[in-house]
Amino acid sequence: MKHLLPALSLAVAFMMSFAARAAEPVGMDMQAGPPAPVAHAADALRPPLLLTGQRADVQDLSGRWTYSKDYYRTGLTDINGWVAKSRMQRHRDVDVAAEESKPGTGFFEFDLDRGPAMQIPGAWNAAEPELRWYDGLIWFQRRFDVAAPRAGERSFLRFEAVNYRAHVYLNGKEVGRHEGGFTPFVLEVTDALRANGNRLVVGVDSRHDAQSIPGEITDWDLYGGITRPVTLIRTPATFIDDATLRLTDAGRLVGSLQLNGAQAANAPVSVQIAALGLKAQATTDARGEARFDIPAPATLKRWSPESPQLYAVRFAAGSDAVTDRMGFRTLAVKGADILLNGQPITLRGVSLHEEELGANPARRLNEPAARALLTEVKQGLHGNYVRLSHYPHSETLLRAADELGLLVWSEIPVYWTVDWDNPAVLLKARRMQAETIYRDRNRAALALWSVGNETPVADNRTRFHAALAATVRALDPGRLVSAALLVEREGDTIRIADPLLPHLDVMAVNTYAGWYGDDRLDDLARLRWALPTDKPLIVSEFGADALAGHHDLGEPPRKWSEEFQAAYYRATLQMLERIPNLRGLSPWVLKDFRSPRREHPVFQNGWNRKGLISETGQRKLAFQLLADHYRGLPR
Ligand code: GCB
Repeated sequence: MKHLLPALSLAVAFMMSFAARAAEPVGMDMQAGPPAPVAHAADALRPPLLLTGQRADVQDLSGRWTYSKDYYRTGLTDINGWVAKSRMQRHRDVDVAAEESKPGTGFFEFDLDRGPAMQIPGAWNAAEPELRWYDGLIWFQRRFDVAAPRAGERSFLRFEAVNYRAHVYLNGKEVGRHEGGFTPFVLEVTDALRANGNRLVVGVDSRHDAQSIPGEITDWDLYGGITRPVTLIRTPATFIDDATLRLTDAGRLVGSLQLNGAQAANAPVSVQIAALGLKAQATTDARGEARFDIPAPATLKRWSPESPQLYAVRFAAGSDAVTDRMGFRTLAVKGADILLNGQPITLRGVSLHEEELGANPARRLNEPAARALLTEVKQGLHGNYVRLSHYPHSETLLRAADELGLLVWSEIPVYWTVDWDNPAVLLKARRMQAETIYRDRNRAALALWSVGNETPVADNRTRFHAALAATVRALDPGRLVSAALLVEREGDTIRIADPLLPHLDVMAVNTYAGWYGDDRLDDLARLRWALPTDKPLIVSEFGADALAGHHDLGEPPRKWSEEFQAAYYRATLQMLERIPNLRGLSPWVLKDFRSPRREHPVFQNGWNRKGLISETGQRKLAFQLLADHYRGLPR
């Protein structure tokens, strides 16, 4: 990563507080060999980004990639911790068949050129039955040619997501590593690339452990593999690494543009929105960053779910230009209200996992797949909101939410329990948070950053989340911070008293009374909610399992039936209506999803059945009930 200019994006106080605790990036080095020197901790959170949007020179590396399973991880390390044997090193730039035809004693125990192939992007779990529950290491290879580079040009590989660890080699050379299964990373390969027959090898390790995020146990399928697109991007020697623009309450368009390269300092740059007749110039500072602060034109139409207006925004600098489709709106909390463009809004939503419709999902959320899910929310449920749980979803889905008009809650997978006391784990979480903020902060749809889900209250956990909330505020002051909290139960009282509340703009809780626990549905009417009322509350989860097509006409209906699920929704919605500061709902969950925790042989078979639709899209009774509820709410 040559010429990578650091950007000063975090508040100074925040940098100071972390510089002492976590001066070195741990476990997430983006380069081979020793980690690059880190000027200060804030810079360590800022990877090269390569702002997405329309760019001139992007080569899609999707398609058939060959692979080699590595159950005993011999491609990384030999027995006894010895260096891996060269005959096992899948990353080598070697034509195995050609070598085998030569005389001599050498031999190989892999050959990626002749290996089986699978469609990338896509999780391996869906590719062959043997890999359905495989958790470990697989090596992938893609061969490709490139057009001859122009003088001074630079080349980058951009991975949108590799779950969970990636070891990346180009033509035998290690070009980088990454940890974290849901965020993009960019590696410079200018010097490693050749014109013909490039050999890109990625070791993908899906194993989670006590220090990973999430940890080892989740209520969803972890889906190993290269789950989102991989592209090769060519840029001029100095290029636009990042650019952003947002509307402030004062009616101004405020933003910045970050150049990366030898000519990044003191360079003229511009932003243009042709449809509004707007063009502004600025000059970068010594660090390559330029700032914009322009009055918003009177003709600007604000983005909202009802009118998801997007504009082509063109950022230009020297010979580089990127056009992003962006919407502009304001967002705030006032008392117990969430204000969108100054008006109170109620979030009518549902939670979503990143899993496409179909009997054998591969976490392949391409545009049609993303639209199919979001259309169920927007049109089917009359929704204006989705909770993307429990990790950052694909950029494609975020862009579809922008287009369709659905506000978004985005979360990093600090789920149940992670290693709260380990500064390296906190740094990982902050990096994940930063990577997703940098990726998505130009999406008008994105409203709330959640710093975790259902983590058990304890001092070390609260400190961890508070640090994440501070990261969010420093990097993206224009959005709201929340977390899906656990509730406390005392007799008939459900209490929200989490010490994290002061760090959040919006309270959110998951509640399952009537499904988990001993309450009968009739009992829900008796439950009282004790909670602070000076902030908006979102009920981020409630739900009950039902197998689509399984009916019980008894009174009351038994669990697992569509009738029970519908009755549960009716009782829960009635209970929640009594909460004065309730401003949003995202019941659990839109679609049945794969979960290794769910093994009832009649009703589950590896699926969490709390979907309002089945895995293949069949609507259950509760779907219409929620749709009617949302349609009846005041707009
Ligand atoms: C929860 C979790 C979610 C689970 C859900 C369930 O509270 O946040 O990840 O899938 O409950 O179905 O139990």
